[in-house]
Amino acid sequence: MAVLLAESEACPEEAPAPPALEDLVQALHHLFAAEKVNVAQITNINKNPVEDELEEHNNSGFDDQVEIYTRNLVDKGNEKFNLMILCWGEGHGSSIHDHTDSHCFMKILQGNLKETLFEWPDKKGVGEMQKKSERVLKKNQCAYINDTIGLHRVENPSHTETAVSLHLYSPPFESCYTFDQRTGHKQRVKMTFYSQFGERTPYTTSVSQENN
Ligand code: 2CO
Ligand code: FE2
Repeated sequence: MAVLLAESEACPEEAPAPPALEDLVQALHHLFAAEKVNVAQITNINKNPVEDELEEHNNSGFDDQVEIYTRNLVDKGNEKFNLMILCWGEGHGSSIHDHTDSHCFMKILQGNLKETLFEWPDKKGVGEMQKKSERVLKKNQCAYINDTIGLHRVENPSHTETAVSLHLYSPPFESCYTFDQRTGHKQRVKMTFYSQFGERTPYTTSVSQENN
């Protein structure tokens, strides 16, 4: 049992501060334990991974052998949400995609990401897709999207800098539609993780299929 010292007494070892990412996960579990959660409550949680953790992800989530951004699962949120870190190499981008009726929150942790919003194609799905807006999200900026807002493409516009983003999806989903910008044709694709809880996903299932 630890001996409790008076405030003035020197403490030989400072208790290490808990990692920030763990704080964030705890705060999210707390929020999602309630019956209802609103979008602002989630975007307002102001806890980021600390530099050391980011460094870790920079080392483990970037892979010169992989030509697409990597999806790295951090927490499964009691099946209520998925929290993940996406690592975007220079010039990496997603295809135009939906979010399978889920809420999508994205926060930039490092670098910049360009988000282009598109209208859903009409039922026939023929012809160039309609662009709604575009913006460049900078470090610490948050974005939110769901299928009623539209579809988006996310890309790292830099050819010299990588980017890292934190994503929360609720409820979690494992596949989405990707869209051809010229024709509006859609295709269902399975989404996979490059790593889960810090462990590289075995190769056979790790290739994020067509969302790029
Ligand atoms: N939705 C994409 C994915 O999970 C990333 S774009 O930001 O929502 O791979
Ligand atoms: Fe997305």
